[in-house]
Amino acid sequence: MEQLVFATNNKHKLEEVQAMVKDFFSIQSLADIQCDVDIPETADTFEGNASLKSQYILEHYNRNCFADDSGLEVEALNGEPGVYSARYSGSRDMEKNIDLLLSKLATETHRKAQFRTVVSLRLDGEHHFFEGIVSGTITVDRTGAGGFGYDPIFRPDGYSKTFAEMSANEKNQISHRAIAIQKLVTFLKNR
Ligand code: ITT
Repeated sequence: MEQLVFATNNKHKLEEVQAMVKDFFSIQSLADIQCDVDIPETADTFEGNASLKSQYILEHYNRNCFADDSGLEVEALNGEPGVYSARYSGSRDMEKNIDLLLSKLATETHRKAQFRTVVSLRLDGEHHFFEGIVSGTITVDRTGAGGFGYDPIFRPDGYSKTFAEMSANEKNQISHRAIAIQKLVTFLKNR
């Protein structure tokens, strides 16, 4: 089975992706390769940051690898928090990040948003990107205890539950990350 390093420090992402790809290839985490660096994400696009993370692993460990840069894009906020999703309020505290987002939308009735993931794959000297998008609505209050990040306030189109009310399996069938990772799997299978 093909082995790829997944360059993430986010254990939720790691668990989600591990569940998605377990039949197709095996993942090594940053911990597995003894990398405890918080790789700098200084770009202002998902593509740029995903690329920086995979590039770091290629340069320092010379391994085939991929990285995921992702976030929530809210239409009424011109795409915010976007690449700043992890630190929207200035810290990684998700209570504060969600509070800030909900307060900015307090009087807003147009609540359309999307989650977007860009995966950057470095494989045998080649570089490929895979994108996944899921559209939905920002709820007025938090609901559900599953998932991570902004899941308690994101209801995907066509569903009556937020991502945080879904089982891991259910979210992993339809999420932005699932769509991008499915493209990655298809690419690896057809190579
Ligand atoms: P790595 O860079 O180490 O992978 P990170 O958490 O910093 O981990 P990002 O820079 O890609 O990851 O930031 C993405 C943020 O967007 C993440 O911290 C969440 O707040 C949010 N996010 C991404 N995917 C999400 C999902 O599936 N559900 C809820 N929130 C998500």
